Amino acid sequence: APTTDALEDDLIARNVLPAAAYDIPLCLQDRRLNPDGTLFFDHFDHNGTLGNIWVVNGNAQPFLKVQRRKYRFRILNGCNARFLEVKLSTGQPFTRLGKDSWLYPQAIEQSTMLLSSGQRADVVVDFTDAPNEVFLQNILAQTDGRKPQGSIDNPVHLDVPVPFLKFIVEGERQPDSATVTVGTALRPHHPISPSEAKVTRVFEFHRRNGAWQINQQFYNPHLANATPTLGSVERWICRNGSGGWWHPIHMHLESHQIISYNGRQPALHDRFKSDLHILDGNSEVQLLMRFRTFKGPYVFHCHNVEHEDMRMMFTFDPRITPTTSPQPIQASYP
Ligand SMILES: [Cu+2]
Repeated sequence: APTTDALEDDLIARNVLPAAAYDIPLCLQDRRLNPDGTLFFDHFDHNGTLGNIWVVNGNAQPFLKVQRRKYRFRILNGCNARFLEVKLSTGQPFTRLGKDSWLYPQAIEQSTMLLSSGQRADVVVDFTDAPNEVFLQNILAQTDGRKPQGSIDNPVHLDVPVPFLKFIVEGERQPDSATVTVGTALRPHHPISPSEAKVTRVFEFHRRNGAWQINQQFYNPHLANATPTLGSVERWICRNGSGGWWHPIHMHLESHQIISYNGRQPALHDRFKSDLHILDGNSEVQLLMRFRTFKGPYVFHCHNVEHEDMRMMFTFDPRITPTTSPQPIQASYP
């Protein structure tokens, strides 16, 4: 069962959010098979492997029988390298509850959702007035591991969407459906003030010798590239130095709060807590991160799995006392 706390338990107990029976994780993946049925993987494709078989929770051509009520879906892009833009075949928008591991302050509406490898969308879909068949689709065109076709502001959509999952909608309207709608209050958000950040670090993500680097360095498991002080806030500036590849950047340990994307306010769905943000071509994301809890070491990395494997990863290692960076990683765990 998903992890909850008192606040979320209360939302479920008051039937604001759907109960556990109507709360379903959906891991979306593209996979490719060898002629003998084993999983295909190209060890020499460092852009990232794409698949041509669409699976949800490991099943190809899946269906899910649902009642005429609201369901909560925890959608994960589990692909190695493929970006997904998910959409319902009816055009009905999603009521989005949160991003990655965190609820939003209030539910928002999104007609489609762009998700990189590793990103999660916590959504509610209302099947109360749905037709008997609804598909969860991917509409984004992508032909190699580098990036989707088009740009983030002007994506290329598939002529024929990929039907990832078929919902078979059955029965009469259920009277006890959850009450959440767009605007429903969820978890209060406490923004970190940019003035709290005393340290700024810049990380540039780029390609070198057919592999992947951050600040001209490959991943080194012995090196703490950044050593924030426990309890402090830092401003991290993440830049994609190229237009040819997109990098979804995943930070372990803590949430971060995106304060700007290419100098602008981020889109509503990116304004709260994240642990994974998309660096599309030549983009810059500024974020704030408060190191509240544990000493390190932890990592951050590109979540395109082949980029990560080919060393686009850094270690951050929160310390109790202020420490210059880089440092050897600390020897003992807390
Ligand atoms: Cu990458």
